[in-house]
Amino acid sequence: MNIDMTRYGLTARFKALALEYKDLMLARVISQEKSLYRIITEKGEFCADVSGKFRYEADLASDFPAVGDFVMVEIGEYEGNAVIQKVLDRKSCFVRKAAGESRQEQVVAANIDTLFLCMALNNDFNLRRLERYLSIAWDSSAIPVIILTKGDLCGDIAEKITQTENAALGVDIIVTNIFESDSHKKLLHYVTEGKTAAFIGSSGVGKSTLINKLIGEEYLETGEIGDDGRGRHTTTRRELIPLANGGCVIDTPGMRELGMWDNADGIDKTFADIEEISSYCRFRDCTHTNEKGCAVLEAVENGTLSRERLQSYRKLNCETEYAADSKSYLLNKEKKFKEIAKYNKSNRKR
Ligand SMILES: Nc1nc2c(ncn2[C@@H]2O[C@H](COP(=O)(O)OP(=O)(O)OP(=O)(O)O)[C@@H](O)[C@H]2O)c(=O)[nH]1
Ligand SMILES: [Mg+2]
Ligand SMILES: [Zn+2]
Repeated sequence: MNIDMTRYGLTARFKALALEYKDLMLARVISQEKSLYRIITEKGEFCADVSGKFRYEADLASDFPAVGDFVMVEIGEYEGNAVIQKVLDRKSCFVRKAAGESRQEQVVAANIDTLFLCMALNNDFNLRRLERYLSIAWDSSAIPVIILTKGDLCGDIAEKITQTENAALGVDIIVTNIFESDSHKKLLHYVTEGKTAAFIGSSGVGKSTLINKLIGEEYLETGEIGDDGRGRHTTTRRELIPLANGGCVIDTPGMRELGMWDNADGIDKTFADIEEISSYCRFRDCTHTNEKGCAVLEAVENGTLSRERLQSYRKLNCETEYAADSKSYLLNKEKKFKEIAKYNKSNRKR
């Protein structure tokens, strides 16, 4: 079998990086469910796991392969199995705080060009959540595009678009509706040959439905909506799928929570309007809470800036500061443990 890896988004950048590993084969991670990976190589698809050495040397959850990663593998003795030895340097990645105690960041999708941030135009519509997604998206190095799904369920689309535009300055917005035969085609513009796009958003907004439309068949399972109007977490694994036009899409399970890490840059971009107004504050370190000569508070007073927007800006900033603290704490703690373990091990050998 000879698979054309360019159909799976292989570019010159990763071909060049792979040259360094002469004995290993280049692959892309196409699905992940817990620690079980599927990868695609020139020789076809394989199940894969990371090597023992890889596991030992990995410091963080984000060091492990994720869907979309280009990896270097060894094809195992057993047919159909491969061992991942190395993750090639990522071009971009969308991360979120992992569920559970560790609060480590988890890579949702790697090496993506476009991030489709999906939000339904029914009761899923929530601008504050969108702002959170956006601030992480800006840190991912991928370009965010907002998809407002289920246009058929909304009576005031124009108003919703205006609200979205105000919360997401300069970001493209697309409205879709599965009952219109062509509305999904607007997405193809962002997933051209060699490009990869990931679909992110709450459960039930219609991510898998849109991808099925792009593929042209009912490939992915899609879910019925519960009585409460919410989705049911139909998709359980992340999966990369090549499209006929030469691009790739990644489906992801609906997200329950989205953590914030120390991505102050992303916040600046999401709230570029507030950052700009604040350049007129009298004090450089103005916190926009009660200072004299604060241009941000003045903007709220005279109505050019909404109070809610300032509130979500404050809230995000707060969480980010907290996250930055706990992250460096965890990193240090983990590093210490690793050092002790390595030290003990080398002592044992002697
Ligand atoms: N009315 C309406 N329903 C839609 C539209 N798009 C998708 N749906 C329905 O929404 C339900 C959920 O769609 P899915 O594609 O499974 O949603 P998902 O985002 O993949 O959900 P998870 O896999 O749980 O994250 C299905 O019953 C779809 O038929 C739309 O444009 N309008
Ligand atoms: Mg789905
Ligand atoms: Zn101020």
